[in-house]
Amino acid sequence: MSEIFKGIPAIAYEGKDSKNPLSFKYYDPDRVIMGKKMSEHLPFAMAWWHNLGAAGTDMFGRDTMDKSFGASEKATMEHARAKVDAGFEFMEKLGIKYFCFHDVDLVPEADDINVTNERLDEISDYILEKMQGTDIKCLWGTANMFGNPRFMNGAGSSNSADVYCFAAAQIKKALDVTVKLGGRGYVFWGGREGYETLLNTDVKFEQENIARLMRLAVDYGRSIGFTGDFYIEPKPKEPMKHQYDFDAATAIGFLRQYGLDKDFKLNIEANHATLAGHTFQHDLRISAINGMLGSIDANQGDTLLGWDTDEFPWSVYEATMCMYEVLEAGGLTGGFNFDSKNRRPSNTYEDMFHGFILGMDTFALGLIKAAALIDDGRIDEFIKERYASYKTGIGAKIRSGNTTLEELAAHAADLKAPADPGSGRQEYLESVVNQVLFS
Ligand code: XLS
Ligand code: NI
Ligand code: NI
Repeated sequence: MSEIFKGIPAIAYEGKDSKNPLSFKYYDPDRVIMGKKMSEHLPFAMAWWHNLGAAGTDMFGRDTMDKSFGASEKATMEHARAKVDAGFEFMEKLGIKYFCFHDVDLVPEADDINVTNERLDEISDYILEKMQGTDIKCLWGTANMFGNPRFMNGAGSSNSADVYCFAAAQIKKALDVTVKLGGRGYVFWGGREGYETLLNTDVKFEQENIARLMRLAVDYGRSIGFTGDFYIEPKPKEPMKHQYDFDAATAIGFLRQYGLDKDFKLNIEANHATLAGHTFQHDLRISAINGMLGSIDANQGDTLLGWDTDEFPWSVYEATMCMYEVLEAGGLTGGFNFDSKNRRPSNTYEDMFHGFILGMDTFALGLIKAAALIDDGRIDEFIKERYASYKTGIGAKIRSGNTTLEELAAHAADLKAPADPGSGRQEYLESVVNQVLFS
């Protein structure tokens, strides 16, 4: 098999002074940070759909990029195999150890699902073959239950029981393939699980059906030996106006309501959190404090645009605050999947590498700076001190649950004067972040 990305060498760490565009400036896989190698802190993954599939088509124009990878016709099994070849060459050149896929990213979908499934068997055999002799693994798999027109009213939330069965069939097969490839996780992103208008929608009915489908998926997955985590990937809107997995807090409530919280964690995508009106860090924190921070879709949105732009992350501030959450949470069981794509005019093979070099270096810098923030200690110390009034006296009684409303009221009555909670010192803390980032 001939080289696809000709002229692009294996990307090496050259350090922050290097001007070589095809090198890492910060991602040094063997560098040890807080007792662990960078490569262990940052299990990066390639998203099959964006990197090997998306070719620049948008609402107003067609492809700008050539993602045929030498195949004579697109949407054929020849093309599917060429994508596998390209994907493995790409991952090996960048030192990326994981990939993520939807069923229909791997093969063209046929009208007859049995044919699609045969194609999935064939391509997953080929992927397994390519995995041999490499240390590349599958991070997670999923079923695309939003592209096919049958899912226009949803998948688990569809009004049609037949469509529901198609969703089940796709999940079953995607789980088979995920297990076959040794995947660490399985994702539910509810692309069409939501509604446009309540005039035609029974929300309770739809949510119960989605939960049942997830339960069936868990039962099936466990029965075929899948021991990894299932994930919900929250997103507030797009393509639907209202999506049921709005944000981390909503998804956690749903999982608990339907008894799915033991098998599921969350896959938090930066650009979805910001679409929900949160920071990326907020949704990470909410997941972490609930023991549900599983995996991350690493990308970045554009605050001037109200949709999922899936840009390669370049904000070191965002990446630092993300890695701060990840370090404080003790790491991820999943990884960092670049659910990111090149901008439409960045249309060469070389740009695909620049996208990943940017993303990997941004997260490496974020890791370095987050570790420095923790090491500096001023933020953690400030937060601890801020709640010091709960350490002794009436505060300690509140924390231990050993008090009554009457006792608290009596305490306030004794104080008489207004209580002073103390300054929040936001500007001081922001300047600490700047100092640590830029020193
Ligand atoms: C879309 C989602 C999707 C999921 C996988 O916005 O991010 O790409 O990650 O279905
Ligand atoms: Ni997304
Ligand atoms: Ni995503």
